[in-house]
Amino acid sequence: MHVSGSEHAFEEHLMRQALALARRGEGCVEPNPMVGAVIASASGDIIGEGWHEAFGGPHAEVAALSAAGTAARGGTLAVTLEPCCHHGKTPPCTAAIIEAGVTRVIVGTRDPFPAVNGGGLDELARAGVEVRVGVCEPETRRLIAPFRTLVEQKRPWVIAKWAMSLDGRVATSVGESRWISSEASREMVHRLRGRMDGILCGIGTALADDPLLTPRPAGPRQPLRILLDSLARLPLESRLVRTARDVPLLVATGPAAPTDRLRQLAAAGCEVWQSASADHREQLRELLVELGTRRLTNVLVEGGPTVLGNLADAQAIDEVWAFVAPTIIGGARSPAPIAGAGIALLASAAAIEVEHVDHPGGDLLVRGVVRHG
Ligand code: AOF
Ligand code: ZN
Repeated sequence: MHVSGSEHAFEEHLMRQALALARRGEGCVEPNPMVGAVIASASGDIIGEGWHEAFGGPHAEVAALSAAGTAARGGTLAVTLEPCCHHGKTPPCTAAIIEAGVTRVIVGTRDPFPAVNGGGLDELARAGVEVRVGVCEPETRRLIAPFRTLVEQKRPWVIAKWAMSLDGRVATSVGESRWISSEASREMVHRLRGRMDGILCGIGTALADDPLLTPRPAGPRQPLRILLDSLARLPLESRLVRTARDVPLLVATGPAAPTDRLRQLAAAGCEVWQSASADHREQLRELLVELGTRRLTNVLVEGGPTVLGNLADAQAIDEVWAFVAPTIIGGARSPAPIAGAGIALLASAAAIEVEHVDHPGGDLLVRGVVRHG
């Protein structure tokens, strides 16, 4: 069938609606991807909407099909992700689509999940359904970027967050760092925390700030708190340890951590994880693999500069939330957000694709994804 330019524009319009629906599942569907779907009748009216609302729940297409009922016959389905063709927690969406008599399916992007990965598209085509793939591809790919990282790289999507002064300092020369950013910025961080699977920080930050690393108020998820602490120095009186029986805390240590400290932390309710490697970067890599095995999809890293530096050197930062407060701290010894080895040549600098710029409480917030060269 010949499809005119205006039909393509209509299909993109449908896909943008499906994208907006999909985002409603953020924080509720992980480790599944967010997915949204819209059904239009042959005359172009929207007759069904749906999204994947929660892990284990119905898939987006099935929700949209049940909203449309028999009117779906002869209609067009727009779905942000390739429909699944496997029996997971629910039956395959392809079967439901074919059964409903939908004649055209437009798809945002392929499902990288090995049990699907093109199989859903083939099955629809074999059943005589017209299929168009790659509609709003940049947006639909971005939507599932954390899911794709988990499936393909077997580690979580890593979001690095920091708050710095206009001159790029995260603490004063004597180490004071609370609070550089505005209250509105800190509220945004708490909302972000509430949809994470993990919140990670280094022992330096834990010793300096005694953080809780919990979302306040609580969000849709209860993130695992993760502390990078090679030598198991975390004090038993710290707020992290004192709350460990109520909110899970994983203390990631190395081979040089004293055994009695490991025992004390475990006795206080912490989960102790020990890397076999003495190298900090290798420990971090192993930890990310461990978190991927546990199917953590999104992990927020809140510093400090050593942890962020090691992650940056390992090219393991996927997304950045940089809060810039309109203040000047100065001082040759005042730290910057990212330490580590850094890069020697600007040509090898990671580029940030800026997605949002906001001004919470007078700060500047730059959010974007990291494009490694
Ligand atoms: C779709 N539509 O709305 C979603 C899909 O365990 P299950 O049954 O929930 O299946 C999860 C897998 O199905 C997930 O890994 C991904 O490949 C796909 N997600 N597929 O057709 C949806 N959420
Ligand atoms: Zn499905």
